[in-house]
Amino acid sequence: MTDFRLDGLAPEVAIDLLSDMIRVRVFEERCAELYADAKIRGFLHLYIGEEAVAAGVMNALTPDDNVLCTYRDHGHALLRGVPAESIMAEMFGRSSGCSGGRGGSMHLFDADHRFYGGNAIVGGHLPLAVGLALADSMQQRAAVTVCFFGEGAMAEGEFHESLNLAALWNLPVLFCCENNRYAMGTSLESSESQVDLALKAAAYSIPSWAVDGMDVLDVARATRRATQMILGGGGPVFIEFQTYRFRAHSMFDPDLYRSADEIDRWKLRDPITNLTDWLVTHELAGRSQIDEMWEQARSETERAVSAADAGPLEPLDGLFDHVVAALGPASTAASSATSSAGGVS
Ligand SMILES: Cc1ncc(C[n+]2csc(CCOP(=O)(O)OP(=O)(O)O)c2C)c(N)n1
Repeated sequence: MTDFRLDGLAPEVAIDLLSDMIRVRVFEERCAELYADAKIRGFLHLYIGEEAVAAGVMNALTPDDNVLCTYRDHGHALLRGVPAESIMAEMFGRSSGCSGGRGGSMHLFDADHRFYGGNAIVGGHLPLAVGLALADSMQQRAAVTVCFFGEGAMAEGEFHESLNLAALWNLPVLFCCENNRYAMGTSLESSESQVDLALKAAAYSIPSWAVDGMDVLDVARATRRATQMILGGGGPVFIEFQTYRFRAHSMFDPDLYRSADEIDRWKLRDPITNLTDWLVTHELAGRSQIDEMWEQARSETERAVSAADAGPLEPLDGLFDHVVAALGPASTAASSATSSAGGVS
């Protein structure tokens, strides 16, 4: 049982956080079913078990902030305000999806919500986060760029380059490491000589600390503290959120590298069940109020499924859109060369 404390947070915030986590859980449980029904195809990485991280962090942000994350992105998009309909339509490959049906599960994107993906290359979005923060800094725009990534990304060169430049240029970035202990089938201990992740980030003179990622209240408090530091001009902050995914890495993963016992032990720390019990025990919420949250989340998800199902497929003549550059007058020579070679225009 997690030892929750309000400690500066209003009870309503705790209730909102529970509702946020439930929305993500319900949406993703449904995604797993839709994958089995071949409605969602391609890759699908579920965030089930890790919901407290996205919920707690997003709760502390404003619409002005920028958010980037990995391919395990459905919950982040949903809690950032991207409509469930456009997320589901994207996963169904419909042109009504938030990336026009072109990206699928791993590439959700919605600039209107300052949600810059959904990035499939491990560590590849850290430099993008630094670039967004650099732009904000140069334009004197008060905003934080929040970049979620797995601990697997900390073995990539981009991690080190990004933290170095963010610190050197005093950029407003919050680096959120979602440490679920495994990068696909590779455990942290078997791949890294230094498993104290905050220590690694501290090597770049970045304030860094670890937080219990199964305790959504701790996550929200830590994020508030970090964004205050960043907006106060303190430069980047790194937080390691210690969490666990209850499902396999993706729908293709037979999950043979960890024991059933280990998974069961972590499930006892389920961020939703634990916060539910705590709120009820402390009479901050009633069971029927919480049942209603589940009901609303189911309705939201089913509305999204119906809308996605009814969404248009991309027209065949758009097959090469965004793939081959449109040819303008300046490229006439190249155009005639391409056409005479039988290329696509
Ligand atoms: C540069 C790169 N190398 C390898 C892969 C293949 N790959 C996809 S997910 C993954 C594991 C990443 O683990 P982690 O960063 O801890 O995030 P998690 O999946 O646990 O959320 C790998 C190696 C990739 N997408 N990009």
